[in-house]
Amino acid sequence: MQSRLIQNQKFPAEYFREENFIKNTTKYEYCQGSALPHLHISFGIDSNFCRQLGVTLVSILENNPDMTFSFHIFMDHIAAEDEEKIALVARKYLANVYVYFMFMEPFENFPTETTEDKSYIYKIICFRLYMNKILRKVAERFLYLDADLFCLGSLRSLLEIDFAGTAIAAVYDDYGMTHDTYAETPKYFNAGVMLINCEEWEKQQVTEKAFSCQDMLSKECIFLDQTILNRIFKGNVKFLDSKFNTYGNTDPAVDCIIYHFNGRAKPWYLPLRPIHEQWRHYLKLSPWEDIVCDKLPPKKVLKANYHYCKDAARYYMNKGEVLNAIYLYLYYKLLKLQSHLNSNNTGE
Ligand SMILES: [Mn+2]
Repeated sequence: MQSRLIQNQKFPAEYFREENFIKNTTKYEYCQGSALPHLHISFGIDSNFCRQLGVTLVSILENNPDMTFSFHIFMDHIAAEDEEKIALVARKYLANVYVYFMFMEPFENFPTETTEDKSYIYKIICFRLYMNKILRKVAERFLYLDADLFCLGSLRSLLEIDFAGTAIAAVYDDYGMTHDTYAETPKYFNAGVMLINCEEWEKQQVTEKAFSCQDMLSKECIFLDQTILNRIFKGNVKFLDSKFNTYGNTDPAVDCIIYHFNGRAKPWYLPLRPIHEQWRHYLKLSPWEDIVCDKLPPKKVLKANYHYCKDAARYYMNKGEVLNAIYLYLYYKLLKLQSHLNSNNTGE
């Protein structure tokens, strides 16, 4: 029986035709005719996130020499130099890369955060709701990944995961379970890493259902399309070991395969822990190595998170980099003072 959402027929099958969503595609095909196991991996990123994407790609390729990959990158535009660097990665590691340039109009009514500059980025996240319409033509399964994560081990076992009739496999999300009241699900998953079963996703009309939900969520719902997906699946997903999506402020277990920086502390701002240094190791191996990221991040990033400067000062102190430590400690004091002055002003 079709759900009520589908019966609305707001989004008939023709709506999702490729030409309504994709402006054009560029292809870099360096992996042809290999006998090694092949995995399709997809991303939906903002053009400002190419460096992070590059680190994710390099970390996957460095840790999986016994596999081959096709990377499918959904964007709305890209700087020429970033596209060249992505092509360099494909050529160096003999991978396939497909860049799909998307129209933004079909995503206009998805929930969004209107503060700062985030609304645009969050609509791009919603590309993941559409990807299966394209990738089911070339794959039976694919791995969707956020680009704020990186790979530390073998992805080979993902080719063997038994979906047991479900449309996706993902990792349980404790924080979402307790905080995302809009999801109305008995068991909540994190949508940053999803292994997608193409045929079952299509059969369950997940894309159609997600598009039907796009304007029903409150603007205060901070989990956006992750809420929509959890609402649709109601816990009917294959749950994976947390080694495939380790996140939060914890150091990874030795067998961690994917580490996800889903909190506020990001390794491209300040290194706070050894895991952040590991991310930077892959940055140095990537064509984006010339971008120095040891400078202080823009003040606007740290304004609400000034205590990270103190953490970073401690981190540098432990490494014996005393000058960096002092610099960051003084910067912490300055931001703290500014923050207190600001809150006193708004209190009046
Ligand atoms: Mn993420």
